[in-house]
Amino acid sequence: MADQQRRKFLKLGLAGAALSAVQPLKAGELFSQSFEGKANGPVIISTWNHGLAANAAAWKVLEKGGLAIDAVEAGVKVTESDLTNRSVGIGGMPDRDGHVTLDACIMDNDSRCGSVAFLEGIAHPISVARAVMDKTQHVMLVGAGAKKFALEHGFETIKTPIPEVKAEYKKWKKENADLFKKPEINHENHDTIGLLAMDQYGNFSGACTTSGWAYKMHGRVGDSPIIGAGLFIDSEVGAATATGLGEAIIRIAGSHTVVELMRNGHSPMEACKMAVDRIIAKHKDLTNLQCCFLAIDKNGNVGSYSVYNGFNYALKTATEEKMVDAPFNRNW
Ligand code: SD4
Repeated sequence: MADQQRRKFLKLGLAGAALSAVQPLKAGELFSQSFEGKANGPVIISTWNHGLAANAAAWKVLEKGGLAIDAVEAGVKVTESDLTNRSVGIGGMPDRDGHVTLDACIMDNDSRCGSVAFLEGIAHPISVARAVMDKTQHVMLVGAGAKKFALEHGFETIKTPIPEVKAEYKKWKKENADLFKKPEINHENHDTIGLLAMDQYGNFSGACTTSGWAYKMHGRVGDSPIIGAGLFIDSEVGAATATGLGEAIIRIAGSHTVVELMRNGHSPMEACKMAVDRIIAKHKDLTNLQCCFLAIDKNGNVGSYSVYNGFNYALKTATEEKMVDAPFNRNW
C-alpha cells in the first residue's frame, strides 16, 4: 500500500460518503455564505463544463479506493484527448505562429510537483508533468527539453494543430493581420481545466492543463503550468486552482494566495474572493480580464469566485454530480 494511503489523518469511507450541504450560490450572489458547500467524503471539483467528463473519469479511480494523484491525472487526460476541445490538449488552438503549445502541471499531497510548458506535439502533457515529478529531481521542463524528455519516456506524439484547427487559424490570421504588429493579448477562446481531488484517505492532489490563450505570442507561458499560480496544494490546508487570464493570475501567485488565505482561516469562497479582489485592485483596466479561482479546504468545504459572471465548475461526490455557478464581482 502506498505511503500516502497508510498514514493519512482522515479516514473517509466511500460507503458513508455523502454531500451534506452543497448549496450553489446564485450567480452574482456576493458573499452571503461563508462557503458554497461541504463534502463529507471524497470529492472532485474542476473548472468549466468539460469538468463533468473529467470528474467522472477521476471518480472511477477514487471509487476503487485509488489515490487522488492518480484520479486527477486520469481525469484531465479525458479533456486533453477531446478533439473538440479548443482550449485543452491536442484539439487546442495555436499561438500566433500556428503552433499548439501546451502547458500542464500536477501536485500531490506531499507537495511533490511536476510541470511542463511550451510543449508541442505530445498527446498528454499532464502525464509528462507527472513523469517530471516522479522520475526527475526537477519540477519544470519546457519547450524542446520537455519534448525530448517526453519522447525518451515513450509518450504518445500527435501532429498539431489538427486539420479543423489549422483551417480556423488560417482564417483568423487573415482577419487579424493587425495583431501581428503589436504584442497585445487576444481574448478569444480559452478554458483551462484545473481539477482538484480529495481521496478517501484525505489526500489532496490537483492537475491543471491547457493549450493556453488562443493566438498568444509564440513562447508565451501562462499561469497553468506554474506551481503556485495555476495550481497549489498544501496538505495542511487544502487546494486551489485557477483559470482565466494567466498574466493576472501569475501577478498575485493566485492559487498559492488562495491556499494561504485559507490557512489564515478564510473559507474557500472567501479566499477565492479575496484573491479576485487583489487582482481587481492591481489592474486599472479590467476589460476582458476574467480570472476565476476554485478551492477546497481540508474539511471538504468547496468555494469559488470570479471577476466576471460566467465561470462555473463541475462537482462530483458519492452523491452529487453537477455544475455550480461561481459567484462573481461584476457582469460582463
Ligand atoms: C492561460 N489560464 O494560459 C490560461 C487560460 C485559461 O480560461 O485558463 N483560460 O492564461
